[in-house]
Amino acid sequence: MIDSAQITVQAGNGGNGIVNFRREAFVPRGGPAGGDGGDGGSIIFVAANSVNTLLKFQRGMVLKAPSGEPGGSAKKSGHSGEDVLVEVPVGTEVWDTTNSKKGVLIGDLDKEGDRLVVAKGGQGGLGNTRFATSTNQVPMLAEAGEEGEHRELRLNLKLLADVGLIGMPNGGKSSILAAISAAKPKIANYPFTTLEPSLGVVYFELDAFVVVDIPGLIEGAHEGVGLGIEFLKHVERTRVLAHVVDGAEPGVVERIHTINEELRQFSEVLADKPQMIVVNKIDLFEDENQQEWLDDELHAAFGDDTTVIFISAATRAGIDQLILEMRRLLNLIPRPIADPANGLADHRGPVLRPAPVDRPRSVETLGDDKFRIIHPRALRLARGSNLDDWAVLVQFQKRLGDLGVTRDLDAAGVMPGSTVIIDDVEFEWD
Ligand SMILES: Nc1nc2c(ncn2[C@@H]2O[C@H](COP(=O)(O)OP(=O)(O)OP(=O)(O)O)[C@@H](O)[C@H]2O)c(=O)[nH]1
Ligand SMILES: [Mg+2]
Repeated sequence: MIDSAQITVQAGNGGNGIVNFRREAFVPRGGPAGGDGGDGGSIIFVAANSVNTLLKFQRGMVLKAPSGEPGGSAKKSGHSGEDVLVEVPVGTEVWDTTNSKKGVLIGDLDKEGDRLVVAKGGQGGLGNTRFATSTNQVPMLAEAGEEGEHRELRLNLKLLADVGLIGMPNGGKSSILAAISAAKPKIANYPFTTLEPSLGVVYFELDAFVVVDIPGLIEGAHEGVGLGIEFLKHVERTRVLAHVVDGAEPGVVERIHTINEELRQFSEVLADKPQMIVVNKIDLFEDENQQEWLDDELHAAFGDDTTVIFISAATRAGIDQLILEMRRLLNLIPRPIADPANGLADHRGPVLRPAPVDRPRSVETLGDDKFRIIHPRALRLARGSNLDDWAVLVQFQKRLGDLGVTRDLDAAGVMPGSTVIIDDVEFEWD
């Protein structure tokens, strides 16, 4: 069963660097003093055991990180936008669907603490202070901030069950799953109706948890009698077991003992898992004191602290209380911490990043002796500087050399006199 969500992420833009000069009395223009823009915040997913569904990611949701602030005078850098950390359930797959419906898998957050930068914040632009050189004491260039990444994402989560329904065949496990979730398992009045585990999501207030229904267990299940053994593995990773028993049949306590013995034979993990007893089919009770004496009998056999709930999946009596109790028990038991055997010394996994894109082309040939510069860094420089000013343009062209753009222009066939376009500025190559 897969839970899925479609959202948009928008990282913060970098702040602009600025052109500024120190003011000194009687000096028309002091040294360069324009500060850098701050970096934009990134959006980072963190795998957390405290979240177990994708419920909070509503359709069409847009997650945004703040932008960096522009640089200031006196070489002051702008504040960076803070990264936005978003907790996602352990096991979440992240697909980038910006360019295709199917999408590209960019990360699999399968361990507690794994991190994935899903939208990287834009770098702050450099202020003119950074462009000062020994030969240029009056730098007129500054960079605009880089745009933050924008992505459409699809999140997929293979659900892990929180509660396992166990018990003898025909007790009403599947009926209960159907009563508390939207799942539609097969229900019938014969043993071994359920042949494979099925999962249901139980919504509770703003939270949700997942319940798994497995085939009925019988004596000898741990040795493979009936269908049991294979499916016990499915309940090994749950946090709570709900032991379902048909209360209208005689020998309730004995039947529970029998199944618990099977669990113990199968694994200690299962035997030690917190268990609540769910007595089903109370609508069939004939003796009006039956619930009372069964309750006493069960507490005497399994301890006063044992949670015992009486319900009828058929009439829904006690179903709300059952959900409340499941939630209450789950709250007492934290989600399992990732296994140290997986090499997780602390719970902060590696930072995964989307695969880097190829080095972008820097020049487009438009024909008619016209060329467009599309180099990202050069574009930011053009946006952050006043290229209408001839002196600035000279510095800009020199800077294009440092960025490797001049080489690409040469390779594209640019000659002195050719028209070069960048952003919305057009100039003659010199
Ligand atoms: N009267 C009554 N019948 C119930 C109740 N709950 C379940 N049943 C019936 O009991 C039978 C068995 O129910 P299931 O939900 O299939 O039981 P199960 O535990 O999933 O059985 P297996 O999958 O075979 O292990 C069905 O005929 C249900 O309609 C109940 O609360 N009252
Ligand atoms: Mg069933």
